[in-house]
Amino acid sequence: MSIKVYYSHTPFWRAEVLRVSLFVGKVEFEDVRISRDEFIYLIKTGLLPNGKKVPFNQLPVIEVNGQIIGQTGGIARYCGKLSNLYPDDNMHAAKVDQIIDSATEITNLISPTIREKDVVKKNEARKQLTNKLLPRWFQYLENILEEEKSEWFVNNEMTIADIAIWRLLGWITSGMLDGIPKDIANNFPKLQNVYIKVHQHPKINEWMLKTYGKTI
Ligand SMILES: N[C@@H](CCC(=O)N[C@@H](CS)C(=O)NCC(=O)O)C(=O)O
Repeated sequence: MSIKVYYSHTPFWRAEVLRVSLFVGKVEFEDVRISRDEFIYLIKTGLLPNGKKVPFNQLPVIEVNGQIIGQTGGIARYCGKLSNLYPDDNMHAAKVDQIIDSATEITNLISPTIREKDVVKKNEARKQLTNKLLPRWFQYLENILEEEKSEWFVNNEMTIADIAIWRLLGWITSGMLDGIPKDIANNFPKLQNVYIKVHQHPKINEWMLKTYGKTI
């Protein structure tokens, strides 16, 4: 089977949940990094550099034996199934899905503030995220971990849900989002623990060093 994952050269969660789960599951894939110009071209035309059409003029996409699939959640489940990081049990699977969908919702709260050009509006939106919206979502996730009585989101084992949240939290607490403090998740110990556990996973450590030359 030939698998290619297409995304920009960043460790953003949408792509990393795909790349990292395949790597952890020892599933061979080609990690295709799209340049800025290629990405702009794709948004305008829906075409990858190899001329193939993507379904929604967005990234990430995965190409499997020549067929291209979009939408992070769907691709993440596909990669999770190949990698044994997505449960067979329907209820456990739904529990993973709710976390992946939450990662998407949180991203959708932040993304408009990245695109906002008006500085005053941008600062106001970032304040709202810092003081209200992000803590609210972190608390929801913390509550789920509390109810699971586990260090992982689902069934006491690492799944694509933990990998997605690890990279999402890494982004939000990186300091690269002006106005959002690096310690914003400090009051959520179980969530922090998921971050640490994924970050310290030996295969994930290997991935970071191999791909980025450091553990980021
Ligand atoms: N619903 C899509 C959203 C993907 C998305 O927004 N990707 C961004 C990059 S992180 C993108 O391609 N943006 C370009 C655009 O939407 O025009 C998913 O879940 O994969």
